[in-house]
Amino acid sequence: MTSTMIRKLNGLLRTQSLGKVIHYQEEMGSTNTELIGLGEKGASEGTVVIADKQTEGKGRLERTWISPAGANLYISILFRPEIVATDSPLFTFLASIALKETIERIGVTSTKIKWPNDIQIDGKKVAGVLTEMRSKRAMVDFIVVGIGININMSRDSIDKEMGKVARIATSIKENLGKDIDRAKFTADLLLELEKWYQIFRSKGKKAILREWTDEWGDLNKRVRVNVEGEPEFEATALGIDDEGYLLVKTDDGEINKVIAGDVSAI
Ligand code: BT5
Repeated sequence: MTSTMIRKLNGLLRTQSLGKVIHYQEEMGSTNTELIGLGEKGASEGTVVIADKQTEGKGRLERTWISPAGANLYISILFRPEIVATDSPLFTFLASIALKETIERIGVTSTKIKWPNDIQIDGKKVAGVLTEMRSKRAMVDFIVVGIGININMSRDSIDKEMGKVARIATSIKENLGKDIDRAKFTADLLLELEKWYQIFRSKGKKAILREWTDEWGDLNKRVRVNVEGEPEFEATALGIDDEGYLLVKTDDGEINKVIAGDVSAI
């Protein structure tokens, strides 16, 4: 996003609170890290940070989010829900639902949600969500939802910029064969996020978990489960529990809970 696009975004925004305050810089280490700093200084709910390029884009578990300039969206949004800290993973699900709907609305038909935080197109990753939280005792102080989406990268630039990640990554442009208006996409995404946040506030976490499960691509599929430091195994994906952990059934009938790791359909 350029500063011109941010002005356009301001004009297009139809939300009540998300994105009313936008902090933009062409280049940042990580929009999540920046927004956590603002949250610690008392930034209000709905505050958004956007960068056109990240030099230290973060994934989960100390991984890197490759964040070149000029084509994609790197955005973080601050929430201050009055919920217990253990419910914060719900915001990853809420964001995944909003992302999938926004990507489908511009014409991509083959999107899929992969547990816990990926959006894929034709089996390749187009977007990821990183939810970070600060708590006060057992309650959430604030939550930062960070979203990275490959929007207008061509296959050539994915191959050039992403090294060995290139073969598991894709962009909206690669699927649609044309450039997308990033300001419009961002305005639509924020509106969709706000909608799902309101659903969460009025109907509670069950409504989000149910919708996520409906949209999830791997229900009852055979999956390979990779948890760091443990042997890989195959199982059947059953669903998520109230805390957002993945439940899988191994071949000897045992139900396992996957807390952090990678789970891919076979
Ligand atoms: C994620 O982590 O998918 C969360 C990514 C969140 C990025 C946003 S950008 C705005 C905000 N600010 C931040 O600093 N972060 C958030 P994880 O599930 O751990 O996936 C990371 C893995 O995805 C890497 O190890 C690569 O294999 C792959 N990957 C890295 N960059 C990618 C990209 N641009 N497109 C597709 N795959 C990528």
